[in-house]
Amino acid sequence: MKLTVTPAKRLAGEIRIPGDKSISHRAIMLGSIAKGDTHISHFLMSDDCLSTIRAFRQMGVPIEITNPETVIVKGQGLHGLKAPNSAIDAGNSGTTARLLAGLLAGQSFNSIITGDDSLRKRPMDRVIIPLRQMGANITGTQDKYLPLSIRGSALKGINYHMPVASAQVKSCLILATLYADTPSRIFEPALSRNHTELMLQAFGGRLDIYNNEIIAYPANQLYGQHVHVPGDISSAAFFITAGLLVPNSTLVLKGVGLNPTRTGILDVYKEMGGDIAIENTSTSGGEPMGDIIVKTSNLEGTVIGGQLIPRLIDEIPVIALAATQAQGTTIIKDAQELKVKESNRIATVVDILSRLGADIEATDDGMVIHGPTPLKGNQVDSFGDHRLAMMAAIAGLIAQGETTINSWECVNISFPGFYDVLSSLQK
Ligand code: SPQ
Repeated sequence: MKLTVTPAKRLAGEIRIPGDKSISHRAIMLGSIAKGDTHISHFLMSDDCLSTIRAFRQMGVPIEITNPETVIVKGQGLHGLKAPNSAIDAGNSGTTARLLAGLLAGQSFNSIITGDDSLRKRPMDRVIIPLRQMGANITGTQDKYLPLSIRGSALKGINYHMPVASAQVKSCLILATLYADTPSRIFEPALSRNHTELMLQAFGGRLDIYNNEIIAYPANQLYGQHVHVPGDISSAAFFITAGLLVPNSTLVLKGVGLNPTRTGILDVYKEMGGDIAIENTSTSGGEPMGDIIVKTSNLEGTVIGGQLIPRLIDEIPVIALAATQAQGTTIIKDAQELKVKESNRIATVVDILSRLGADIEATDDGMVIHGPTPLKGNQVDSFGDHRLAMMAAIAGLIAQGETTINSWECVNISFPGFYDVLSSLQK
């Protein structure tokens, strides 16, 4: 399916941002292995989160969808999952595959995890290697890719220095350690999103956390909770960027998650001169949230790298778009991880923005963008990557003429209804 976008004169209005994808996955997972019911409100009903729901239903967990945003998980307890009678298909979702690998390694049954064409190309050795050190019996295609074949085994805790900052690897090891006989000590080179840590503690799990070091403990029992999922800042990112770039705009984005491990985009845009304010802040389950008010701004180029990268990794495509409109040069570095996402996001961002007329070049660990450059509509490919499809749609609002995006349907991975929301803001 193709989508054609035409320039917007002005954006205005107030929208509620759909639930956070990372938190929605984790609520299903922890709810499934807790004792008692977990009620999840403002759940993200997207293709990736549905992959996680299907996986746990396959393992005998009753999961009720009572309205499009409310889910009740009938927890089966730590040892209550049942052997799935066929391979678990994580679809396009790296989070589902990698977190499940940790959760399944210490079960008393065997399992297989697979995924779609894109996910079968993404590296799984980053979880295979430390899980084996814990005693897991796990094999992958070429020891690196899905499908993973897991024979449930007795696990022990490990000391592990993660080579890359990754919330999925960290979460995988924390979940595996729930089933181990000794604690694990996990070191991250930079702090990645900490939703697993916050939610596990709310469910009664034990963790000791010192900056970039975590001691994860085996568990006896977790307890079902009410989880309210904040709006996903990675989804809000497209509207924050649109509000900054489209002339004469003011947007109010309600109920957005503001966990500091995710708000790198706000820091960068403020540094670039963006007019962004936060109001109505609150906290739910340890997760801060609030409303974001964004107004059209003149931006300046900046340098993005180091410890900031994990705090905005999924927003880099749309930040690169903003940089094409900023005065001066923007350098994005230390972001090699972009190469192993749903697409190689260094190559694909550069491809799309170049086709639209941007002055952008790929580097080994990021990209360099010179601005401001007027964009011109063209045909672009989403490469089946939801974040690129939405970045291209926002580019279409400021490009001259028509921008057509091929394989548009991939937006359902994280933001079904994205285009309806965008259309509602065009004045
Ligand atoms: O789940 P998936 O496919 O890996 O999704 C992405 C995304 O853009 O939606 C990455 F491609 O987000 C990851 C994110 O990049 C979600 C995530 C999580 O929920 O733990 C963590 C990040 O990945 P990583 O590899 O740094 O752990």
